[in-house]
Amino acid sequence: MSWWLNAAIYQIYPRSFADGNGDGIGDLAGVRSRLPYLAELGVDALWFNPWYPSSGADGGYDVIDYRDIDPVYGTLAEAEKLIAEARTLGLRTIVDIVPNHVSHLHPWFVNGERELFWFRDRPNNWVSEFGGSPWTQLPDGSWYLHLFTPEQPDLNWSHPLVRAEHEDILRFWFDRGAAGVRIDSAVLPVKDPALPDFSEGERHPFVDRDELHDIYRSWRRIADSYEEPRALIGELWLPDPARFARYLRSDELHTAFNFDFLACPWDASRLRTSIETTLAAHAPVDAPATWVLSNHDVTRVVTRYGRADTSFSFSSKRAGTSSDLTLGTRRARAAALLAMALPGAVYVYQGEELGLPEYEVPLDAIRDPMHARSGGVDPGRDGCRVPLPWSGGTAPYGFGGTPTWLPQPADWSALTVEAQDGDPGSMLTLYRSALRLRRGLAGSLRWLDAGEGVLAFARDGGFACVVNLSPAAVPLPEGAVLLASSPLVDGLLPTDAAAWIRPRPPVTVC
Ligand code: TEU
Ligand code: CA
Repeated sequence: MSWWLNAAIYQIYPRSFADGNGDGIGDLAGVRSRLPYLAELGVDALWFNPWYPSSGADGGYDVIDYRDIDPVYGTLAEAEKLIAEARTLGLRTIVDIVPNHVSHLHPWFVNGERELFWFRDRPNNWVSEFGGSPWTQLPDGSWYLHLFTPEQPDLNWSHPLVRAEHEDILRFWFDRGAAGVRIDSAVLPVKDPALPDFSEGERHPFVDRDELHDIYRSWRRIADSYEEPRALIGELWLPDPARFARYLRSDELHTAFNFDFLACPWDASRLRTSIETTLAAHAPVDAPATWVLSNHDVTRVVTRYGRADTSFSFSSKRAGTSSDLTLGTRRARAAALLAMALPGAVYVYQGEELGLPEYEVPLDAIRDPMHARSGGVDPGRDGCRVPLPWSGGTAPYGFGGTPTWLPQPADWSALTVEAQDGDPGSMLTLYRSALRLRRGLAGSLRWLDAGEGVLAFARDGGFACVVNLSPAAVPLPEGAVLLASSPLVDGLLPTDAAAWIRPRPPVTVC
């Protein structure tokens, strides 16, 4: 069976994972020293956010050279070593490719190869993904397109060189042992070459263009040419499940992130609808469903679930919106058991397994360009990108040198790996146990009748998951409790908790 179908994939944000050389910035030496931690956690693969030389304008998503490693992280030889070492521990490596744009310091842009980008005499009415106009004027009066920051000029995918170059980059990393690639902003790279003004109701000039499919088919041929076929994982921000599913084909992408849980409020019927819609979208397309509770772009899950409005929205990160972290943590534990019990693959963003909350990074320390681009209104995404706490009672919590590239909060001593290791009630212990147990899960999902506000489903081989979102404690089907996100009270599953059980006798499926 293909490994990615049921994989647990751990996302590493290299800048903030572990610092091996003491300069306050995460690096490959840091990751290598923590590989045993990742193997013990029980994940199957590591996805690295971009680790290539970069202008540093957007957390590495402004790549200068795909065939090297940013010197701040290490060397190419070290990356190859890391990939091999991880593999011996059973961990596959996924690299990140950003086809929509490159850095303004990429040789193509520096050398003025304008036909590889989008240059025009005047801007159109498009809006940048980070707000404002996506056009910047050069001293000679011409304008170039960048859907993100000015340091990220958009590539012209109508040009054969752009296609050939990316195919070569894929081979470069697949040849070095990468088991797959995460395709950044995968619905954006192709533009209508006329660059017409955007107008409501008309075909979108740069989102989800039909021409993308041919590009991903050529990538699939490359991925399939390896003895162990490499996996193509799309970052497809497409709310319409039918449009989303068009990319998941046996000759196109293997799988894509399902971001539905990020937008879904903590509500049983909404979650059930989200799960059903996701499974229905994947059923005909021979692709595993995926489940995502957090990543480097969104509010940390314990903070999100501790708010009155539990759904995440890009339009406002709502810094300062109060969050009850005790409640948020309870729910995040239950949500983790839910996500890990569902059929398909699950993503774990570094620090999620520690229950880290969003940190309100002091304004003068924020590095995310989203903050400046929004005129300082949006706090940006740094609050979920803070260096991980490994040990000790004060910053940098065993991360490495100081000062760390983003400051860490003063009150994280109870959240370190060291503090949580071996504690039966910790988030880390819950993740370790769940990741181990989920390896035994098989089969599709069958809903069980569990009453108002309760999600319950069975999978093959005598396994059921019950999540209680109702205001009262509820009884569990008879059987052995394998794992619970909060202690049972008088044998009942409390509010905002989940349990995995081995039902006895086998549950009746409704
Ligand atoms: O993000 C793509 C993307 O469009 C969103 O996740 C983005 O953060 C949001 O739309 C902002 O409104 C990817 C990366 O995950 C993100 O970190 C990069 O900044 C972005 O691409 C540009 O490469
Ligand atoms: Ca370092």
